[in-house]
Amino acid sequence: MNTRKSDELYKVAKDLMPGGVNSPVRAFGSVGRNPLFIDHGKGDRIYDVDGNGYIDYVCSWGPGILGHAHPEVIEAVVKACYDGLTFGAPTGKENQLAALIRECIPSMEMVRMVNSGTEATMSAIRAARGYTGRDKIIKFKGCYHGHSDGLLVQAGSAALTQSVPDSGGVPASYAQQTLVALFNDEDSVRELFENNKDEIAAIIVEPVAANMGVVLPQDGFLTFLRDITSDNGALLIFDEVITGFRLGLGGAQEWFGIKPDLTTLGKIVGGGMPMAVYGGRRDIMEKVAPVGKVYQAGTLSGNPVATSAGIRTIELLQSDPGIYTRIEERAKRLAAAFREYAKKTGTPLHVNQIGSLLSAFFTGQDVHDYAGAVSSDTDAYAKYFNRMLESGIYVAPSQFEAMFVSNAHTEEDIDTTINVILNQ
Ligand code: KE4
Repeated sequence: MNTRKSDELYKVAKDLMPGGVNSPVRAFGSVGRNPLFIDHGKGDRIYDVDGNGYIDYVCSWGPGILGHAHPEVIEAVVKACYDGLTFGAPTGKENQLAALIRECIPSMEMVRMVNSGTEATMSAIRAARGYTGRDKIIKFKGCYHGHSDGLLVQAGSAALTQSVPDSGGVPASYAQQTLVALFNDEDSVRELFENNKDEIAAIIVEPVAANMGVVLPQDGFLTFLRDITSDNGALLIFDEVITGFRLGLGGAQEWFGIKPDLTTLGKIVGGGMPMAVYGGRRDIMEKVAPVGKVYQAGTLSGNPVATSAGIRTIELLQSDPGIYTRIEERAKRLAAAFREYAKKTGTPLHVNQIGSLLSAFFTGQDVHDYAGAVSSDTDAYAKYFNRMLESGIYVAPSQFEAMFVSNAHTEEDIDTTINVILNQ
């Protein structure tokens, strides 16, 4: 596969930006090759600067549920651009998007728009602390909620004591307010509440974990989180940056029938533009400035271009709810192909799939928690990644990410992908 132009661009990029990228996962660090520089995308395909085309299952890590360069989304964005990119003043588009979000996700009675999932989760946590007057937060090992300081932590030596930073540049003091539990392990959550009585402001959780690969909540786990937070005067924050508008118009909370106190959205809600949202119970959101004392702001928050992309994307999803059934069916076909490949070749492989999200873990273990996910053979994954890429299939350059199916993935391209999976 000719990657000469990508390699040249990468060489220059490494001199200009850390690792030559603007987000670490793009550097292909765990798959042993230089990253590809993308020239353009259309539908379910992306094309690199050397002219190689790929069926794309990264979909920009989730936003691309309608495929690349959807004509109606592009039209909405271009029209908005001609009316002015940003004013730093309210526009009717923010009302329209906020109303659409509430229509699809009724628990989001009141919302605030921001520019990234990181901003959304950071702000939701601040709102939870402002509302409860408490400082501590529980997150789950292997769940990722963006790169705000307090969330870049790992469990301390004794998991029930203080967490420690999981990144350079994060003061130990920032980490101490974040407690780390284990996904699908109710006892690990109970113990933190028992050991930090009345100090916990909220739990933040990906209702379907997708940042350790896709790991589903076991039956009753989300109900347990709902109950233990309510029983202890803490809030439940669903980080639906990936699952929002992905699992359905109502996201994971509709899929599992759980009503969180706060929700964060990103990716699809902006239709591929820099847009994210946090929101939830009105009595909590009214603590946010300028109404309340929880300060949060943003120059480009809710800007007319990003809101136009989000509005059109959600309208298109609402106009054809059959999209969700179709992309789930396609994801199921891919999952079945991975399982058939594993059976045919004796490759240790565990597949998790829900809706249009799936992950193939190169492990013989069941993957229902962090330990299961990290038991995967990342070298085997890297070899798989390169086999797929050389065959024109672009999957996540990391074992611990999700595979995304979009409405643009045609049955023919799913068949092509299945053929590559079975004969890799
Ligand atoms: P951003 O700040 O990257 O917009 O969103 C952070 C975030 C928050 N919550 C969840 C559940 C997320 O998955 C993310 C970001 N997702 C990663 C991919 N798994 C973004 C890709 C990247 O970091 O380049």
